[in-house]
Amino acid sequence: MTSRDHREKAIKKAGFNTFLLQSKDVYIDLLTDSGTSAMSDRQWAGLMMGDEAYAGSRNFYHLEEAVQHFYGYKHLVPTHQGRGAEHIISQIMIKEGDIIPGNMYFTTTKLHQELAGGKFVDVIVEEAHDPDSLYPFKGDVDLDKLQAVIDEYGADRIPYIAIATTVNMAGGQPISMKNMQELRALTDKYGIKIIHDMTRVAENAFMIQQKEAGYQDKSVAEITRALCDLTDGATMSAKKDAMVNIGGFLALNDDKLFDEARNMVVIFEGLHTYGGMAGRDMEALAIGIAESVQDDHMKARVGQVHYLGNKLLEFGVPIVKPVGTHGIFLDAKAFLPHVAQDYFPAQVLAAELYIDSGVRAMERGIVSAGRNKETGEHHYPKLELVRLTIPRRVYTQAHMDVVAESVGTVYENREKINGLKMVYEPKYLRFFQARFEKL
Ligand code: P71
Repeated sequence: MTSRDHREKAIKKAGFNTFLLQSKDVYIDLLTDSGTSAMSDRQWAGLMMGDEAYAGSRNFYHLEEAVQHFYGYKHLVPTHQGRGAEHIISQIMIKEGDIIPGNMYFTTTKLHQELAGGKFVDVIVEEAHDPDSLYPFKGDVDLDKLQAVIDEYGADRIPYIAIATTVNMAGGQPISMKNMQELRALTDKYGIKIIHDMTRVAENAFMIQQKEAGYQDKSVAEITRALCDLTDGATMSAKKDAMVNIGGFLALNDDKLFDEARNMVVIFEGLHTYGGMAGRDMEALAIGIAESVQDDHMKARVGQVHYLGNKLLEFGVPIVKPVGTHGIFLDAKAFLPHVAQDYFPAQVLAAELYIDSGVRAMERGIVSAGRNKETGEHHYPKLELVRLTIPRRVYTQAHMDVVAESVGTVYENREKINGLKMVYEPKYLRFFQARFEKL
């Protein structure tokens, strides 16, 4: 625990950016669920079985087996984390002038598409941009929007469509199996590939089990596999679903693409049988994949997120509805209607929450959205959010109570909160390192 005075100094020193705080100054860390989950006893035991051979580590083959069994992809290229896989897939599949439709942008994914010469086009359903819409599958693709993109640019300029299961920036919202099936049918008609951002696929599978007609008797493992089977390849940040502190991969069904990816990984990550991970990390990951698709685990994990969400709803705090799977997203526009988007309402709200209680959250609004590459103007996303992200198997329900009470306190005092000005802005992924001052 720290004092309010200590936290006021710490956040000022951090340029009102929670990414720049030291973790020792944080009481409950809800910055992210990425690499922050607790590994199980079995995963820790796996670390002891690390085979640190440079080439052909036995842990690689175990991981390959897990990817083939649980996700059904044929080929595995390990990477140090998700963006390593995004880099490789973007470089091998995207040419200058290509268009990559997707169900809402993700920061690193979109940047790698742009660096490869491509342009991201959002084709998610309109409901995803509305925090109050109760549409149950806000991760769905609007097939008419996608058809319009194909008609406008032609299928030749679309190397693949980027589909995330559990759409992070929309509030951790699932895509339905029905939509995935329809998407497969449409893309097959044009020979367009589906590349799956499977970072939180098991959480999406759980939501299908809970909400989509016909899946109540299917296991999370079965639904996860069925989702993957509708796609051609995947990028994975294993730091989420699979509960490791570091790791990721690219998975591909196409032999030729795999050959190219396997060649490229040796330039940027490491040999194709470790790609930036230690042998022990691959072992922990192989075990974590199996744990991630267990029904009871998912029920507890998502149940805890919903526990926090329900508390905040009781307090009348504006959040993205329906509650998703990996965190609660405060609607900063509704929370601070008197702070214009140009003055970074989500950024200042995350800072105020930290000052109140030492709870660390993450901005997911205008700062994260960055600037238009061509005009240099800010993107103004409809969603201006603060994410309270819940690591897996780390916190108790009592921690969630502390968080809810603090958000409630900040909400009661919301009229006293003013905006920020940005005083330092890095070129890429500015939200990580940007600095702000009070207006
Ligand atoms: C999260 C993260 C980590 C992060 C990344 C960028 C900005 C802020 C925080 C990472 C993801 C993700 C999805 C859907 C790809 C990555 C990149 N998420 N796709 O949510 O959520 O993976 O971090 O392992 O490189 O805090 P990587």
